[in-house]
Amino acid sequence: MRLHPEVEEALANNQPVVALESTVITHGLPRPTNLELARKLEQAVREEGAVPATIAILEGEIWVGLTDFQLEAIAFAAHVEKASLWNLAAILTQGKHAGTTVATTAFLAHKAGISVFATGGIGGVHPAGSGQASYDESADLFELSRTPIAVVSAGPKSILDLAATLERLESYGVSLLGYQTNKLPAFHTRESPFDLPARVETPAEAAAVFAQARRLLPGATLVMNPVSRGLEWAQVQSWVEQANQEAARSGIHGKALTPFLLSRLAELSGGVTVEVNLRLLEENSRLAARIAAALSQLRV
Ligand code: PSU
Ligand code: MN
Repeated sequence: MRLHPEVEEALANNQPVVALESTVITHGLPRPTNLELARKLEQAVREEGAVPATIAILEGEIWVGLTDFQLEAIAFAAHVEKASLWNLAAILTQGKHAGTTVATTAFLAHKAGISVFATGGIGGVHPAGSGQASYDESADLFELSRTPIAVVSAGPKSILDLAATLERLESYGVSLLGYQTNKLPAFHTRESPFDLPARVETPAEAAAVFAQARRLLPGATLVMNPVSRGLEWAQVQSWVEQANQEAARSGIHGKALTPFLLSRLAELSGGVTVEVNLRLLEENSRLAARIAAALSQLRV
C-alpha cells in the first residue's frame, strides 16, 4: 500500500483526511464527467480544510491519495476492474488497474489509518425477482459490519430494496445516523418511508458519536446525508422498477448490475439522476471533511 506524501504527513500530524472511493469514477459515471467529478470532490474536501485521499489500484498497486496524473489514468483506462474484496488479491497479483468499491475503500482506508470516508450511495440488497430471494447483497454491508470507520453517504442507492437493506444494517449492528433527518435518505431522494434509529444535527455531533462507536463496536458509523433538491420518490421508483425489470430480462447480474442500473436511470431520466448523483457526492465530501475536522479537534 502506497500513501501519497501529503496524506502520510496529514495522518502523522493528526490533521483531517477524507478517503474517497474510485468505483464511482471507473464504473459509476460516464466519461469525461467521471474525471471532472473526481477532481471536484478532492477540491471540495480541501475547501473544507481536509486532505483528500482517493483510493484506487494502479498496475496492481494500492494507492491512498492519487496525483492528478493517476486520477486521469484511472478515469480513462481502457481496462479497469471493479475491486471488491473477493477479487482484490488477484487484481494486485496480476498487476491490473481497478476502482475500489465502498467495501474495499473502507477496508483499505481503515488499514491506512483514515477515520472518515465519503461516497455517493452505499450498496445493499438488490430486489428479489418473482418471489425468490436474489442473494445479491453488496459486500459493502458486511464490510461495514466489521470496519470501524465513519462513512458519509446519501443513503443506500435507490436501485436497491431499501427495507431489506435497512434490516441488514440493523442485523449487522452498523451505527446509523440521519444527518438532520429521522428518515432513511435514498440517494436520489431525500427521504424514504423508513425510520432511522438516531439523528445528529452537526458535524461535531456526528464525530462524537463515531468516537464513541469506535471505542465500543467493531463496525462502521454511517452518516446519512439527504441530498439537497432531491428527486421525487415515486418518480425515481418508477425508473428503478423499469431498469430492474430490464436487467432481469437481459440476465444482467453480479458486479455488472449496479453500473447497468445507474446508467439506465441516467438514460430514463434524461440525465437528471446523474446531476443529482454529482451533487450528492460533492455534498457528502464536504460533510465528511467537516466531520474529519471535528474528529481531529476531539482527539487533541
Ligand atoms: N456511489 C455512487 N456511485 C457508485 C457507487 C457508489 O454514487 O457507482 C459504487 C460504490 O463503489 C459501491 C458500488 O460500493 O457502487 C456498489 O456495487 P455493488 O452493488 O456491486 O456492490
Ligand atoms: Mn452485488
